[in-house]
Amino acid sequence: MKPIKKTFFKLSILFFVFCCPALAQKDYKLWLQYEKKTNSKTISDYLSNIKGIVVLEDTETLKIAKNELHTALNDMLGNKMQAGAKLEGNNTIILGSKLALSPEIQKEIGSGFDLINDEGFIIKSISVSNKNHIVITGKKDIGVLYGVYHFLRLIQTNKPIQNLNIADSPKTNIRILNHWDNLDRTIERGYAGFSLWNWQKLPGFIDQRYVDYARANASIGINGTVLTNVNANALILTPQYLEKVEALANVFRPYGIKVYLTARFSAPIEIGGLKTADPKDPGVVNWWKDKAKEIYKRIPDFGGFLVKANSEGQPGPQNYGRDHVDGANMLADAVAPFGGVIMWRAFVYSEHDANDRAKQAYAEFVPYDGKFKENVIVQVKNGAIDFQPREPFHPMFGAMPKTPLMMEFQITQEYLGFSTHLVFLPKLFQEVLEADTYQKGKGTTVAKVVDGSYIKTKLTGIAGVSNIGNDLNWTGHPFAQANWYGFGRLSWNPNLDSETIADEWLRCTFSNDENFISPIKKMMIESREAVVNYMTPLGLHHIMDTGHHYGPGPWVSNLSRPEWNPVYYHKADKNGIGFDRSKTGTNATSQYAPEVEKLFDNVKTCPEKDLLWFHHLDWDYKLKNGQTLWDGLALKYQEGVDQVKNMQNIWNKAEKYIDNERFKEVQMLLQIQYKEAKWWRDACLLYFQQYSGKELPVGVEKPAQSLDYFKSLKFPFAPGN
Ligand code: GCV
Repeated sequence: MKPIKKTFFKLSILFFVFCCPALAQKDYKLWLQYEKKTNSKTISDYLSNIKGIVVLEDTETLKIAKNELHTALNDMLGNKMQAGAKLEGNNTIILGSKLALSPEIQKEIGSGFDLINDEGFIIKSISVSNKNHIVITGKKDIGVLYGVYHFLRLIQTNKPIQNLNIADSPKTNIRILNHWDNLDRTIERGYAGFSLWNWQKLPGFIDQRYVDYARANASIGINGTVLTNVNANALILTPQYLEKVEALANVFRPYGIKVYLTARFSAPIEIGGLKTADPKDPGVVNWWKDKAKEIYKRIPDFGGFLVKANSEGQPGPQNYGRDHVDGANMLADAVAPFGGVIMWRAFVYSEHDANDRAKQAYAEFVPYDGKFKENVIVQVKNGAIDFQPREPFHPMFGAMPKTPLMMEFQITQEYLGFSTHLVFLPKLFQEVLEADTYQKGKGTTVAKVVDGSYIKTKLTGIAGVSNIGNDLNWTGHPFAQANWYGFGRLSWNPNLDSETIADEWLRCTFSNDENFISPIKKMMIESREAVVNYMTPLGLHHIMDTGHHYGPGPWVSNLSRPEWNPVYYHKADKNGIGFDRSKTGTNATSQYAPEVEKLFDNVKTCPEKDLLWFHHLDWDYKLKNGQTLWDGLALKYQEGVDQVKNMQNIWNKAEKYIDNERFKEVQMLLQIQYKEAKWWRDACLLYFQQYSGKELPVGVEKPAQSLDYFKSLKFPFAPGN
């Protein structure tokens, strides 16, 4: 090597060794960047009068709150605040829960405490003895921590902080991540590396990531985590593993996060040495009671169990001629004395039931309405099939008025391009939450079912299948962090608007510059429709390739169970395409309230975005815009591709507003997304064209490869499978 080249080579290595880890921290810091404020004079001026932070109680949670506030204000505003200032004679920020407040301050808060629940917070600007204070309080210390994050978000997003008077509470009580993490650290449907939980080194080694994970979750109001995969391994319930779970619970506790585990229904046999797991067997009942006792002895605030039973080969009560109620209630009795909860999943479809898969969960569960114990909550996916780019809301929402139902969203993008595609999921989540079930008349939205304002239940909740792994940036794609963030914010308030969420996230994560915010926010909001268009437009669904669900596979027809094959879902033939779930077909529409049923059942009123979900239509069927179904479908695929091109153009203009590292990462990922959007378009159109027998309409690019080529693509090592 020539000397000059050698020096350059060495410098490059030095650059990567010393500069990259530092740069990578931006990705790692998520939405808690606390960038120095350069142009927000009002906030700085206002806060410069504040001399310090007064903390009224000595709890772990308040220590975290104080440190967060102190560091963040220093980082953002360069304030040299005293972290343990005295109240008298100073303008301060006061942190403390209700009972710790002086009578004078309590008086200033007035009836504020009536407006919040146990996890809620109040932020109020008050004046006592001629001094100005900002009080951040709650009924419990966790409310104070949530209040601190809210206050910091106001500053991060350049919102006014004068004359504050805010009272806010979470609208649901279980706001939880579901990790589909296996004990060997692989993650089912995980696309951001391996599991964070290093079971081998726990409990002795506490990775700083556990703390950072808890902090990130607390900052968006998440208060629970299920550590293990719903396709469960009973070993997690053995003393060897429970010791490790306990160590994690200890880290998460001061952040208000409870630990939950998945319970493998056959655990009494596998680790308990019993001959049966029959929920009515007294030996089994006692085994679970003892197991619960053992867990609560270690982890007094253990949240409870999440259970996938008699679904996709998992064991369950039906193996013993019992039903879901028997199974759930038996476990509920075991954890009830300790305040534990059972989250029983309704994701069931039977290999012996030839009926439309979309109808099966409703058919199986709705007759159980009112039969579950009061510490059971039934966890229902947002749609009746499986986390598709678009699904009509699950008909179970609203159909079980005597049973608490919790929402299950998928944050990891199993069917939406993994962590390679930029898709802003809060837009999808909002669409589902806003859907009107009509179960108690107009306005009975899914959000109202989930937050308990429709049926008054003690338990309410929203779960999100996590997209977090040990990648440096946590989620694989920098923009997938927005999906974690948005999930948390929506679980706190299911009525939040996805645009507000995108706005907040962008400001906290990247920049407050309007020239950056406005186009990038638009790009995020439109990204969801783009993925629907280039994967499954007009109500198509589940046409992803087999097993890994990466890329198109509408041709797959050779799997043992009919409903595992894409051909089952699109039903394309010479006469047309789509799944007839109307009265003339499987009558799945009858599972909705009459108003919704009517809407979906009639092809003329069915929203076109759901058309082929509910109807099988001729290729020449006329869409509302006058296009034939074939032309409309093809043009939607093209539109999806064009939308990704547009996302690329928008992103390319963002370079000057953000750091080079994240800019480049997103740029490369969008390039792949564009390539894959074209792959989706070409593969699907070539395949469906065999049936329609029609030319591609003007405006749709000609495929660059043959259908055989697309069919030949195999991905044996696709992640998450
Ligand atoms: C954890 C889909 C996924 C499975 C997942 C299952 C579930 O079928 O492909 O990986 O299993 O849903 O939600 O239980």
